[in-house]
Amino acid sequence: MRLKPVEEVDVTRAIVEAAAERLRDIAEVDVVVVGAGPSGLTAARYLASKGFKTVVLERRLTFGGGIGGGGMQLPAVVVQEPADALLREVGCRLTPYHFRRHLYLVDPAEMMAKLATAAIDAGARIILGMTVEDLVFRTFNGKPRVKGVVVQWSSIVLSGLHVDPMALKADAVVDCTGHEAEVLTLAARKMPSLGIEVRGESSMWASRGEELVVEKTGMVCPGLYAAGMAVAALYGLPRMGPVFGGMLMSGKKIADVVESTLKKRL
Ligand code: 48H
Repeated sequence: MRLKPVEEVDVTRAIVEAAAERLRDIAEVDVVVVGAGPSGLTAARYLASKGFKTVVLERRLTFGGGIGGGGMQLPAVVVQEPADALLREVGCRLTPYHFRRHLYLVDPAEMMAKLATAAIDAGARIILGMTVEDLVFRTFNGKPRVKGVVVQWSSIVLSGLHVDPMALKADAVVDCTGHEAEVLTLAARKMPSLGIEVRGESSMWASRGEELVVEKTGMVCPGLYAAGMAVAALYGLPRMGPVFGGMLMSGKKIADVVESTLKKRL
């Protein structure tokens, strides 16, 4: 079967029209999730399935964050019970580790693809190559509240050219940017009145780090939330190495926290 002919200009028009429509659509959303790693993709899936208009903004041209690197770039990732259930929900095939039956192995490429597919199928939109470089805020009774994000194409950021960014409006912004906690760090620097201090993660203690990341996942200030490794960076929690149960559970928890706080405001 022969491919049908393609006019270059039709391709151009089709892309520009579709992209304009998509960007117009995400200009105002319920939730912006920053970062498409394990915590961000999981948060987005649950938020979208709860009915929130959700967009994930990812700096790179791929999703998955730290999943793809596995542990020391070996193609296997470990999750522990009960987080295995979250991977089963999205159709990942898990193999129990014979020596410790509560640990499971999963293929990193499968995990990245299926977490992203599930988030998209739940209704979340993922925009690749977009960097969040600032926040939008307002004050209410003298106290700041985060109202959105300021975005720029990552290619522009990397070029070093001065090109003004644009803003997206959101009721909730979730920092899922991993080790650097980028959104929290810029909030701490630019809005000192928020009283945010990003302490930086501490050295490895896998079990404790996993437990505490989930426990401390939550709202940081009105409109701004944290999940995943960003939580460890914020509170100085131990790192855990290439075990991902805490990231998944943190993503699930933040969706519940956002739901309860946004509902309360209605
Ligand atoms: C847009 C951005 C920006 C920005 C960053 O690193 P991630 O995988 O984050 P988590 O928290 O979901 O998972 C952490 C896990 O992968 C990990 O590293 C673990 C468990 N480490 C333990 C240890 O001991 O080392 O994903 C974050 C994503 C990445 O894809 C970034 O590109 C993206 O966020 N990102 N996107 N705007 N300003 N900053």
